[in-house]
Amino acid sequence: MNAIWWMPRWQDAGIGPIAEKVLASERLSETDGVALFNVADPSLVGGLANIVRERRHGDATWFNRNQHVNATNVCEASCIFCSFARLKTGDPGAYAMTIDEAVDRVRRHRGQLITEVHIVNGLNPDLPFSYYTDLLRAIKVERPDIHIKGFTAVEIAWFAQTFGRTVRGVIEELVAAGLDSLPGGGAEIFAPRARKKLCPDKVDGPGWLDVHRTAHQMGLRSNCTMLYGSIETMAERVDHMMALRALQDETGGFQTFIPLKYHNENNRLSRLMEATDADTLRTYAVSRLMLDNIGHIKAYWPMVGLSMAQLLLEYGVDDLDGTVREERIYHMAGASTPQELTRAELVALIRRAGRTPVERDTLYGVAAEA
Ligand code: V47
Repeated sequence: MNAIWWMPRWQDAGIGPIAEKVLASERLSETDGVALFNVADPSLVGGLANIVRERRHGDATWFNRNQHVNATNVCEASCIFCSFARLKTGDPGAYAMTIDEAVDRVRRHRGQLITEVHIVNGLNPDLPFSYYTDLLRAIKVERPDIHIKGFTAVEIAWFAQTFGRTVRGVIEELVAAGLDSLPGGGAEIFAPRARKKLCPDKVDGPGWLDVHRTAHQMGLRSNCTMLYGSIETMAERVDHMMALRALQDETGGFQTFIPLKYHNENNRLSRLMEATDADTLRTYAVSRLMLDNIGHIKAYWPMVGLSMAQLLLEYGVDDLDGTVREERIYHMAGASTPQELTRAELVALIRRAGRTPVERDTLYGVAAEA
């Protein structure tokens, strides 16, 4: 469907001028972002986002072969949306793997062409900093070729504070031990009103952004995220995107943006209903339209589900994560998706949605023809 078909519908919905800007590749304003969230029919926003997606990527849909390692869930932060963390060592369900147990997670997949390990942990006050550098070194001994994307900005800021180092110093030591890039977790919502309620004892928005700024200045690439569908307003979502866009203007270091839908089981926000599918469609589409300087918009299928991930390929998404072995954070929050997909299943999922799968490495080099 081309823009001539869509234009009267965009005009009826009150977003004609925004559509004109998108067609002319002009930057949208914060007010435009909020207006897009107020459009009742998500397909109108999706139609616009799809124009941008296809302009950038055509039908190509990127995916990679990765696995997750969550070495400890002991976490001294008490984020009310989190189902994964346990406050103290010894609490029911709390765990901390030995280095060998964590490396064994990687060793298990030795024969498989996994290109990335994604490491995210709790803020565990009982482990020394050397635990993390030893973990990185041991993984690289086991699989020297693998890309390690690890430690959210929240973890890095906490290491700096807890172990008396600068953020730059922490990143330098982690890189020397084998770290290759940073994941996008821990961003949640930057707006102080919502952040204070959601995660009062975690690094604040400017602190999160500063870790990524430092990493980018040091030549590392990273990802960025937004937790949506809990207590935040639409204006706070757009404010979050504006902050990421401003940092990307400065550094160019973000690779992909991943909206993360709040899951409501086994945590202190369980009274909330989860985001509707219409809200999810709109959120991804608005992300594609507002983040005009970030290359990719990624759907994390363990969280949104497989059929929604396919539909999102029409709503601005060009990137699907991944084979994702052993995901814990969402499954402890009630996600009913499988814990992993094979490469063949991912390729089939993308093809069935009418798009062209392209296997990538972590830095978006083409890994193989799918
Ligand atoms: O920061 C925690 C979120 C994030 C819940 O960089 C929850 O490629 C929903 O950041 N409901 C960690 N969300 C995961 C993450 C991530 C995932 C996939 C790819 C990448 C990447 C990064 O998970 C946390 C938080 O925002 N989270 N609990 C919950 N109940």
